Amino acid sequence: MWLLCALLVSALRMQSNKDEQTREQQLKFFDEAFVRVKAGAGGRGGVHFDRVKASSQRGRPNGGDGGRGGDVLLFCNAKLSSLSNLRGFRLVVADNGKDGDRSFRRGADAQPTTLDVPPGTVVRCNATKTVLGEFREHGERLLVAKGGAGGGGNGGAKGRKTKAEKPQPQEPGQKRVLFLELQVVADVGLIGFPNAGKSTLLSRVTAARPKIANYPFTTLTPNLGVCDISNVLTRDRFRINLDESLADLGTITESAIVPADAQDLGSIVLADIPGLVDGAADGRGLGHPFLRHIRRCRVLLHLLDCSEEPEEVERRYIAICKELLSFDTRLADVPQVIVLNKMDSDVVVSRLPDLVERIKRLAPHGRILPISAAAGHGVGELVYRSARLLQKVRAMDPTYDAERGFQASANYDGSS
Ligand SMILES: Nc1nc2c(ncn2[C@@H]2O[C@H](COP(=O)(O)OP(=O)(O)OP(=O)(O)O)[C@@H](O)[C@H]2O)c(=O)[nH]1
Ligand SMILES: [Mg+2]
Repeated sequence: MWLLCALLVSALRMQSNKDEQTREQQLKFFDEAFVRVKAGAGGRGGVHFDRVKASSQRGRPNGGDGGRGGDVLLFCNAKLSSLSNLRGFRLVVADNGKDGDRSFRRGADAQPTTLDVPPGTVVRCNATKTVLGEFREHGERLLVAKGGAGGGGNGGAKGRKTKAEKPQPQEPGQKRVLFLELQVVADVGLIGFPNAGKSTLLSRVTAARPKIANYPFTTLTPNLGVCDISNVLTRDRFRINLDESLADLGTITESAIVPADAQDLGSIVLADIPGLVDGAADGRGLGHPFLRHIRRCRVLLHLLDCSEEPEEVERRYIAICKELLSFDTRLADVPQVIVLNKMDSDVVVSRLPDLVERIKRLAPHGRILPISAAAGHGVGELVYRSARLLQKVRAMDPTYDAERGFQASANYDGSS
């Protein structure tokens, strides 16, 4: 009996250790990878001679050139969402070119070898840390290691030489170690403490179905969703009033009219990132690796869980702003909309005046919106306002994309 109990306990312990390990692995999130790439070497130049009948002498040299070694390319595949397929230290080797043959026959060029990566991957040369390219859209390709040229055959230029040419050596293929880093490509980022309702909001306004649960760090990796503004506005027409008079603050009204420009706003890409906590910029919680994902967002929706006491909501708002600032000062400059979530119970609504006053004191821009992500109240207005803000930000900074540097080539044709 004792033995049975001991075995059971140790089995349970092993299971919980295993769970912890898998969680740890998940937490690492496959958004970084090292890949060793080696392009193919060129084929050797052929050493051959014409046959001369009834003679022991060699005829004219006729060895053909070697073929080109295969390139290594990266291909942007929209079906991938992480770099998990590159787990470990992957080695990608392209084929060598074929050797030159007799009768001036050139060896065949090797086909390029391609490795798929998701959109948002930034490719760096690990040795120099220089950015080689950045993938945005499906179909983009980037040459990361060039195949070597084939060696020259002893035939030289076809038919012109009677004396044997010294065969020229083939070139080796280019070798390098790449450092790949995935950065989410989204217009609008959802930030906030764990449990603020970020995933709930994403699933309300997009077709994405992230895991939602009432415990912190439900979301372990970023989720993306595409939000069609006029669709959401047509469906979620209830807004939560936030009038200056505060008289009807928190009451829910239906606005039947969809703004005329809603159609023109098209759609926006939203990113739901794992919850941030105090000290995220220094690596606490899950925040640090994900903060860099929001670097590219042009608008941030800062979600606050208003079912907490107003003092706590205020404290969390300040904490997140501090984390953004200490991670990257530019992040603190990204325009935010402050979203007061969980406005669907009388207790929470009754705190709204106090909350609005507190937040307005801290955020002079005044972009504050009460919503209930779960019930869908206020979310139509939220996505509409966010899209308008995004439009403004884009118009103010048309050079934004150019500044981000080199982009992967959409039309690699193997000739470079
Ligand atoms: N009452 C109420 N509950 C909500 C609302 N939005 C989210 N919740 C609940 O809050 C809990 C956390 O929601 P999530 O969407 O998982 O929160 P999150 O911010 O993604 O959390 P992490 O992934 O842990 O960072 C869930 O139980 C949700 O059902 C809301 O508007 N009203
Ligand atoms: Mg979540």
